[in-house]
Amino acid sequence: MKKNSKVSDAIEGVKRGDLVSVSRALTLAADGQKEADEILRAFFKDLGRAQKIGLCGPPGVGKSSLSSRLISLYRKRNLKVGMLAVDPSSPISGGSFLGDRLRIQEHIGDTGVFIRSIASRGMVGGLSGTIFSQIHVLEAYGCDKILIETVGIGQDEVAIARAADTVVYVTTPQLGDEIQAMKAGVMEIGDLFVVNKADLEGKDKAVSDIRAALGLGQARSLSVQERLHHGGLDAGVLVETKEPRAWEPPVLAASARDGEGLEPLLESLDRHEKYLKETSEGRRRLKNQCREELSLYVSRRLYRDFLSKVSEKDIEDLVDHKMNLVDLASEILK
Ligand SMILES: Nc1nc2c(ncn2[C@@H]2O[C@H](COP(=O)(O)OP(=O)(O)OP(=O)(O)O)[C@@H](O)[C@H]2O)c(=O)[nH]1
Ligand SMILES: [Mg+2]
Repeated sequence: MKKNSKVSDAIEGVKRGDLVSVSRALTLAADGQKEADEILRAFFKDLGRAQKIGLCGPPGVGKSSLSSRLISLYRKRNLKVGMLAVDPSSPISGGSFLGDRLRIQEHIGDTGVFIRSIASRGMVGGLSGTIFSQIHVLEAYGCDKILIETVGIGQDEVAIARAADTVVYVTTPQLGDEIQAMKAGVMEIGDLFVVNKADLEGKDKAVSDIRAALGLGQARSLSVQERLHHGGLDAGVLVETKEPRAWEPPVLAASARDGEGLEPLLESLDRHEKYLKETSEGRRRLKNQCREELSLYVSRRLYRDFLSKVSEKDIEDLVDHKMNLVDLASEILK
């Protein structure tokens, strides 16, 4: 098969470190068509090169502002940064996209930073089906850090955990009730919690509420084994048993506005990266990412390749009950 020269130019360009080619490759990757396969084939090998940092949390808590601050700090260390922002075109946070663009403007013109918005339409469970390919493009470009911003509403928060290595959950002191009601799913996926807008009233309470919700700062209860060791399971009191956590999620206060608390955030992100590298958790997450990417790819591919095989006659047959839907589907899948 003759290679599409537009695609191979983009691929070569990305390898050379050409920003325009990165932009082209991302667009090709995002549309999920045949060209996207070539991109993925070329860049899949770059999987795992960058630390992928997911930022999630309710609308307007300052995820973009924090990202912009982080990008500046990483740039000071001479690290290359990519950012994928899920275009918050949802009614809830409508209009903030322009805000995002304003906040990232300071990085325009810096070839060490690449920022791209992803439309949230066509997302499977909150993740764009092609987000993984886009991540590989940024990894191939040589990004050391890739920030992925999603607006955390319902499933989306959980979905980001399937693409990121490190998940930062952002909230603010104003969202006290929200913290109280934080769902178990959110508490589980957060590797780091940031109470942003710490310049506002109530940051200490927000931090301690999150810590309490996480069960941090409480004396660890003894396991059954330990209690046996310490003189038996007396009095029939069932103490809740808990394994020690290998990674205790730090709960930090920060202000993206004033530039406070950002170094500790950066330091925690580094520590988490190191933790993933030094334990089996890093490989476990990469495996989960591959599983997710494969499954998204297969559904996309099935849709693309096989739906085109359905003829008008097939549909007529369905309507006229000449064919059973299950049988037709099985035939197509064959
Ligand atoms: N007081 C205060 N305001 C902040 C801080 N960080 C961000 N903001 C403001 O909060 C608003 C939302 O900030 P964004 O960075 O767009 O928040 P976001 O979470 O990316 O918003 P969405 O993408 O719409 O969900 C903006 O008006 C910011 O200026 C902070 O640390 N303190
Ligand atoms: Mg934003």
